[in-house]
Amino acid sequence: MGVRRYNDQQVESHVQDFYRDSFCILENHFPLTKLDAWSRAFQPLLEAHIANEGRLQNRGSSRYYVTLPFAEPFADPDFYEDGDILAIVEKLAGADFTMGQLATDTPLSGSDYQELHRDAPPLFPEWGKETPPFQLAVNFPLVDVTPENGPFEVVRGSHMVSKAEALRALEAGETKLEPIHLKRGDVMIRDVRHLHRGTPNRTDVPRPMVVIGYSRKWLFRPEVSIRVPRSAMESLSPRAKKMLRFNPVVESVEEKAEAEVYQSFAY
Ligand SMILES: O=C(O)CCC(=O)C(=O)O
Repeated sequence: MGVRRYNDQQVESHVQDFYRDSFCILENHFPLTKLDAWSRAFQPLLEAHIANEGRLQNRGSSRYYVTLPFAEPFADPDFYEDGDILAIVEKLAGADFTMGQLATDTPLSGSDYQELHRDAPPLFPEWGKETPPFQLAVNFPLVDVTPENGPFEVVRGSHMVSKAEALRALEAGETKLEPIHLKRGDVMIRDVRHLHRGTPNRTDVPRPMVVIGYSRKWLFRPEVSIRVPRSAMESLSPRAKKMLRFNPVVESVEEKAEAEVYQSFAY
């Protein structure tokens, strides 16, 4: 496991923030030099995605979901095996958690307000009750998020109630939508069941938000996966091998789906 910045008490305090609010934030966590490398490598991937399948507009106008290849600079254990993040993830999703998503959400100029949504349905919809967490998103932006470039908006604490109840409470003014202004280097760990939406990017600079998905070991998410090249698999740490155990192993990182599989995303 990577180097830890937070002691056990601080980890626990983040876990408690998460339980209460549906998310916690680790400020100034990732090095900016590495994020610069991500940014440079991401730009051509975004351009290629828009050229190949930008017409689908399935996240709303001028907003794109792009899976990242499990290759440099993205396949970096300093990110996906970060000691503090995994200490929190393990407390929330259990010691046998898996990692099954490495991707980005990017609104561009011309994007709009998304409908309020959750990224996962409840496990037992017939019961109208929410359960402890089973699907986490670790998000970090490749640019500073400002009021102008499309901050993610969330209703704090809405992960433990039904969508209908979360919408009712918001409508009644009992809760509110809050923009999250993450800076480059900040990390948010969130429960994807909370009510949230993307907002318009009113600048000319894309606002990429990375998402690394961690799940309870029994959760099957056919809409996402990480294609792990066989050569990379061999050099992974034992922990990373375990985290990535349910992902497809491919001969080459060039072997990828013809189009994003993750089209239907809002619940
Ligand atoms: O990054 C964002 O603005 C949020 C996008 C989002 O919630 C989604 O597409 O599911």
